[in-house]
Amino acid sequence: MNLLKEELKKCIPIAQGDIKQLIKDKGDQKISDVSVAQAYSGLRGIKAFVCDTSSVSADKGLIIRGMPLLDITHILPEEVFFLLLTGRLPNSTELNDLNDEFSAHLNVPEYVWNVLGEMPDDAHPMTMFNTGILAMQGESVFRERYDQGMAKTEFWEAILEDGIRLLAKLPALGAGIYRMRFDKGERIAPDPQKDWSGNFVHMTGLPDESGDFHKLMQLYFMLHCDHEGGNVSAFASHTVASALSDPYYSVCAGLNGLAGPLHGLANQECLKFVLSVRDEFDGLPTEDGLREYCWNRLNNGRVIPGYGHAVLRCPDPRFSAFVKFGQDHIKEDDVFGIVDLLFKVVPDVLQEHGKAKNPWPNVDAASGSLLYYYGLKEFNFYTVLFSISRTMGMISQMVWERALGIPITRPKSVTTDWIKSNA
Ligand code: HAX
Repeated sequence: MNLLKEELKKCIPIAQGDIKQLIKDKGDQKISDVSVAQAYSGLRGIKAFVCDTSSVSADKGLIIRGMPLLDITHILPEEVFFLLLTGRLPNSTELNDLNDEFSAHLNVPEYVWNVLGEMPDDAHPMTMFNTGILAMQGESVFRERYDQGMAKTEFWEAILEDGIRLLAKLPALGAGIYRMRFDKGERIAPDPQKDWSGNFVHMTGLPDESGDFHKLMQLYFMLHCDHEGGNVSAFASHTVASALSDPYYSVCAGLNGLAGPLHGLANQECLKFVLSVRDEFDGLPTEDGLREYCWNRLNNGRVIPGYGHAVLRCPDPRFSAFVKFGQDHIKEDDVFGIVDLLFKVVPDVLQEHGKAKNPWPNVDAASGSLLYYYGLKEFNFYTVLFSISRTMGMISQMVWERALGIPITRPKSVTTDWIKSNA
């Protein structure tokens, strides 16, 4: 019994009615204007579509279905998936039911490993991960039912079914790629008794006697789940899904965007930067030494990874949650110490530099130091972890877009000549 689906069957008609009425009452009201400067600046700040799973406020950061992130850092990734979709946390029966749904679909088909096994030894783990997802596209329930003439009203159910099956497999796909790509030996089979994060830790084969790595991964997978609808990965998957490409195609499109260094790949770039500081100073630098090191990087035309954001204008609460975990568990660690010191130094440096609109740390500034401490040292793998989690947000957004019958995405572009004559 899929209790999540049953709950959505109750929520969706209410939201459909509510939105129909809203469009009737306020359909002609404006919510945004677009200036010429905005047309040339990555659509920044233009309110042009709706995402109800979460919102990002400039001064508070991520709010999931009305709940500020720092109020819910204790919940499990499985719970946050239910929350993103339904607007409330599951009770224990609903959570167990969702875990049973995941447990029924844990195994990645063998042909996926064959495909990945043929890739070059130095393939980027994100390329392998996205190839793995795309290779499974033939499994799509949405595609199969669409081919059989499924009615529009049933689209969301097929997306949810694909989403659960795909999400169930992602820890195994990620952990299997980790072992394959970094020569860690045979793959380890998933254990249906373990939770999503625990299974991932188990399948990496990394030691976790204290259970703290498991706790970190629960936090990690929870914190990265969603970040409203306009970020590169969410928007890319939203656009591709609007063509009724199934969730395998659409998630893959989003994750290809997450693989960019200005987006999800910043977590690998950030730890690379932190380790370069450690190597340069043979441990923890002085504040003055670190300031000079940051200026050199900026003067060479490079960004400080893990700092800045297109929407946020405050320290990212996801960063704060990771720092709290670090202070509680690995306070004395040198690499974590550098992350802490960067937080003291970089905002002032960026403010003096005068370019970045937001000088504060984002989600990627601290996570790598924690993963590194627990033995996950291969930092070009880190964006795969981000991807496992962010798929929850992409799937949740897709379910609602199809439930609300949002049509194909097709904004209008204009030419520079048109702007010259019309603006
Ligand atoms: N270091 C140096 N310069 C920075 C900077 C940083 N951390 N952040 C912004 N700037 C610069 C921009 O490059 C831009 O310079 P130009 O005018 O020369 O082009 C200028 O400041 C204005 O940029 P902005 O308006 O403040 O920022 P954007 O909305 O254009 O970009 C980014 C937001 C996150 C891409 C940007 O802050 C950045 O490149 N940060 C470093 C990379 C990073 O940490 N990315 C992860 C972001 C979080 C995320 O999505 N994770 O997945």
